[in-house]
Amino acid sequence: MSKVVDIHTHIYPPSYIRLLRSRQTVPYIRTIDASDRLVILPSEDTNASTSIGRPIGPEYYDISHKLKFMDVHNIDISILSLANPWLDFLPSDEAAKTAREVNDDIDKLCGERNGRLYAFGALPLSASVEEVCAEVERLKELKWMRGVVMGTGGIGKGLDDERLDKVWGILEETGQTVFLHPHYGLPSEVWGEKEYGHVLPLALGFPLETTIAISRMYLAGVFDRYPRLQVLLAHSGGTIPFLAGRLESCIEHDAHLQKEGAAPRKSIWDVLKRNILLDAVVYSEFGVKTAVQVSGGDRVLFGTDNPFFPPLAGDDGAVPDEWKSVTTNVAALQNAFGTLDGLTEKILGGNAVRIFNLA
Ligand code: 5CU
Repeated sequence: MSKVVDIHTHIYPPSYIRLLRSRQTVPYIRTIDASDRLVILPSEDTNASTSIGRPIGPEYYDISHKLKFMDVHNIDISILSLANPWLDFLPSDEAAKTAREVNDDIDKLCGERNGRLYAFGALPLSASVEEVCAEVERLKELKWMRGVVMGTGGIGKGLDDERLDKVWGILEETGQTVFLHPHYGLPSEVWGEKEYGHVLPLALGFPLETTIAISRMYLAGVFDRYPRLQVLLAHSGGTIPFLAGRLESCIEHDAHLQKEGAAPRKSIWDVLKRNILLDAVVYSEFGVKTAVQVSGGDRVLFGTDNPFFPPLAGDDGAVPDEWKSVTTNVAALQNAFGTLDGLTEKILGGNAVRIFNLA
């Protein structure tokens, strides 16, 4: 039996928590009525009541909680990533130094749990491109780092921005995977005026943000120029597996793109099979089967999204140890594949051990 590896699991290390506590604007942590509230999404900053943001406890920053969570869910290894909004909001002149501090903090945490924890490093995307590249090169030398985590904004203009070419080049050259994760969602107007909590922005806004970001990267020819670049898409790629055919058809029927010779050379299906890795954080048998169909059973990887989506307290006030957000994804794999071709085992960990060279 291969190890179980969680490739989508977040942490706010101590240096980042201090930063959030020192801030007055989103993102920040504020103590209200003796309880800490984490405010990271712009839509959460709506009032000053106790309902602002979401409660934040040690499960967000104390590594012993992560390890307990791993034990409860039989997870052998986790590849940690700084949670959104990473370092995107920092003034340009503070970003590179903060990235080094946060990444060193996380690498140290990993080193103290020999072999159970690895990480994707955060990038100082508001700094100069040279500073971003320098951090990518530095991360390659940190023992427990296995790539980088990045939001969809890139260095301010999205992932089709040519100024990112140097960054893609160094990531490709150093063989580091980009874990692409959403944060910004869609404009709030699309959600209408009724109140459904975080459901629409998280269930639909996040995945659509990822879909648009990777589509723009593809349309800009990033994978033509960097054919070995590897991008791991959060939440099974949003809707790109489902909409890839439509993207392809729209490209083929766009007279302007065709006349200018500006269409990507590689097909989207080829990119999905060679450049894209998909996590299995999609909560359904249909979703995970689609992921395997488009990217291949060797390129889909188990994740939990911990510490987000914790179980709610039951009627008796007790909070279960086991997280439904995790067991749903494991059950989806088992129902979809059972023992077929060892797919469940590969997705639960075998693929991650191979791709990220985990001991
Ligand atoms: O619940 C949420 O807001 C989130 C988030 O911000 N980031 C994430 O990875 N998952 C859920």
